[in-house]
Amino acid sequence: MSAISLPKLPAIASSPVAVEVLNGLTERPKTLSPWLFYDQKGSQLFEEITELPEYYVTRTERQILAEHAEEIVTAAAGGRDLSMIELGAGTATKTGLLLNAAVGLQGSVIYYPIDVSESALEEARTRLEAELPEVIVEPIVADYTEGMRQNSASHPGRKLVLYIGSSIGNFSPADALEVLRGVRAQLLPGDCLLLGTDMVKDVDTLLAAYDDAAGVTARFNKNILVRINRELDANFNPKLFRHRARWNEEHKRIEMHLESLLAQKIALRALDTQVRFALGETIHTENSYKFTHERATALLTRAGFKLRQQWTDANHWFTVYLAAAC
Ligand code: AVJ
Repeated sequence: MSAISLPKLPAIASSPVAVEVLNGLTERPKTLSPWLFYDQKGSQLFEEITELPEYYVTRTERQILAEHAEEIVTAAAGGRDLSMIELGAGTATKTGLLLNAAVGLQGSVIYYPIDVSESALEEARTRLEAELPEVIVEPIVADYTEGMRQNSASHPGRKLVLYIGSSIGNFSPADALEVLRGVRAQLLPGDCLLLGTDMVKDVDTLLAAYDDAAGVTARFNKNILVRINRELDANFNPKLFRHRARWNEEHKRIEMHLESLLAQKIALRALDTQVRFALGETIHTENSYKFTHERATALLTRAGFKLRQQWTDANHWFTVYLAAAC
């Protein structure tokens, strides 16, 4: 039989971005996964978010770490040599506080930042090596689960895994449990996890943090459309979508959506497909779960950790938990 020539999609159609976009935009309601935010522009916009007056998250956690770094590192080391692994390290701007404390305690420290962004890891390495020459930086370009496996080479001392910034908040409770169980599986009893969680608080404070006056979060949200235009040859007009942040009381989470301001049809040329939007139809782009102390500790326990200590700020807006692998 002679070969039938089928019209072929470009190889890009099977890339992770293409698969995510095709699946997400054909679902109802339409969704896109938050990892799509973090192209170069999106990572830059996120750094801007962390400096906004309304976005209390980063500065609150940084203050907790600044105040308690020595105590955290001393407790995690338990008298042995400590190395640190950071999940989703990004540019690692808060980690210096902990690394500095480890250097004070033991003279030098090995630091394995894990991130999917090679450029962010390079920036982290360059900055840390200049600021803290006693830190040996060993970047791992991978997603967390894979990165943890690459690091599991036997090490004589204790490990401290940093999962800070409330990044865990992007996961549903079931997925968060899976992620932490995956981390636990790569640790030995006595190794530690430092988990940062953003707490439930008054709704006005939460909403302002995800819908700032300067519109940076709106640009961050819409950048996902700009990315799809570039990577999948699509024709979204970001001006024809509105940024929405809402509080979901039932699930205790902030949701971000992009709402279509009119009925429109979008071409995704690299996928040889079109997507229709009704007036007011939304794409759900992010969940940011907020925690209670009960939920955070239950999550740690069920994942195979024992809570050792916790630190919070005066308002109880953010909590940093130190837990040991059982
Ligand atoms: C990086 C997931 C912790 O949920 O606060 C900030 C991302 N989205 N503003 C968060 C985010 C909109 C952020 N995390």
